[in-house]
Amino acid sequence: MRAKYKLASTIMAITWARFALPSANAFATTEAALPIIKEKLVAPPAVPPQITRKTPARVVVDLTIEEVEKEIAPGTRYTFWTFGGTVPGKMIRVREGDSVELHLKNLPGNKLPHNIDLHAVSGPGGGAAQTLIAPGNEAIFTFKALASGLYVYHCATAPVAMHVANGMYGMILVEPKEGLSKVDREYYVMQGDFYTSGAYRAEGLQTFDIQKAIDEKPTYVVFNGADGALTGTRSLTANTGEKVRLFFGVGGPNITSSFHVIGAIFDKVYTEGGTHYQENVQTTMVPAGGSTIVEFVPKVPGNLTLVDHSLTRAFNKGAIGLLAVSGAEQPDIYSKGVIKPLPGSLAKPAATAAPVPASSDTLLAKGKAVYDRTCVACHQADGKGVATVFPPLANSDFFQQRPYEMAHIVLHGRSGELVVNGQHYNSVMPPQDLNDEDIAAVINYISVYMNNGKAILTPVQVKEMRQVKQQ
Ligand code: HEC
Ligand SMILES: [Cu+2]
Repeated sequence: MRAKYKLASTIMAITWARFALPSANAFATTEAALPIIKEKLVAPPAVPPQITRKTPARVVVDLTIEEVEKEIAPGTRYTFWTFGGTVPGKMIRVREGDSVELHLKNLPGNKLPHNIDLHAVSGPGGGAAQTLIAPGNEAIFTFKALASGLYVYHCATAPVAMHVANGMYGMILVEPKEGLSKVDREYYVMQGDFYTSGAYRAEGLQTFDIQKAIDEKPTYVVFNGADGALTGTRSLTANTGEKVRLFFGVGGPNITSSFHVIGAIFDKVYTEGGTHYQENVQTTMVPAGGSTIVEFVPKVPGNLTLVDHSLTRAFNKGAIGLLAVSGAEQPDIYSKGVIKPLPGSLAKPAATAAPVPASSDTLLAKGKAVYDRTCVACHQADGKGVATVFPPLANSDFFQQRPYEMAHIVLHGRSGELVVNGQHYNSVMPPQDLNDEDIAAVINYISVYMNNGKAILTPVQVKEMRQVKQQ
């Protein structure tokens, strides 16, 4: 069946013919004469290359609707409905004035009818009526990209909010005739809210919870369709001094984003994905079904963190991503800082810890995941803690003396006088609401990767310790 579609739309015929000639009925002739270009779609966060063409074309876009089950969080699965197999759907990139010939296919193995409404279309429904198809069909819809900008597209099949909530959105960039300025890196990121039957990070296959959706109480608010889609080995990357452009959109269906990159100032923000830009912006508001283009230059090495600055979404629902920046330190722009005890206080400077290597073992990877979402807020990403405030877990003599008993602290909390590596602490650690497996995993992770120790705890042992409350 694929071969047949190809006949109609293949080969970038080079018919640069008559539209250059002056003509009274220029519109009709140019339409016929437009060169045909087949759009090469790529998976997010990648984007198709910048357009260098100076003349219009007929751009053929093959977009396939795929219903796929994959991870929404480590160990948590969800059935996504997608444009092109990814959330967000593959980004389409055309030039202002192009004719876009969209071939939408609903795979025979899918269960539901779907369609597409592109916000770049001028006309009722944005193409929704022309493209509504049952599984096993192809719809062809052509429209003219009249206005430049970054536009959301989404499925508009009833119930629309459910189709969008399951991941059916993406973006189409219509470059202005003169093109976009040259940059070193471009990335494609979309935020979406997801409503699952189970709690955040509950394991196994989750189903869509319509009541949570109606109440606008998402279980997940994530970038690019999954908790962790843009962290760890999947982090975005750049070098210091490079110009970075992010095409950022919100699929929704409901939640507006306060989009912010921790540690960067946007040089330019093309507000709402439109023509004009604002300069020197910290946080930009992006509505559901809307977009923004931001540009900035990372100045110093380290991780810049993409967040929805409505912060419980970032820290408790997944709306977090990383841009890992490499390059030389610039102490005049960003110093190392100095911490010293106040005169008369007992505190001594914190001990330093070795950097934490990435884990490949799955159990320890789980421990790292628990650490990164729970302990990191106080004990810091590298486990060094904060001098006089939060004790270190990395190279902690207190931990190393009785690693097994540290599970009690996680289970029941701890307060009062405490000495770690000769430094005094007197504070409160609240009990952590974690299951037995998570506690065993995080203690083993801290033992192995932060204290050169061994994995020492099983979930069954934690279960037993739950019964015994001890200081
Ligand atoms: C809200 C802040 C906070 C969070 C979150 C937190 N801790 Fe703590 N933790 C503390 C404080 C404060 C102390 C010191 C308590 C005292 O003074 O008695 C502490 C002490 C400890 C200690 C004993 C001292 C040491 O440094 O060896 C361990 C072990 C520990 N925490 C592990 C964890 C683990 C594991 C997690 C994540 C599952 C975690 N903590 C999450 C604040 C926190
Ligand atoms: Cu749909």
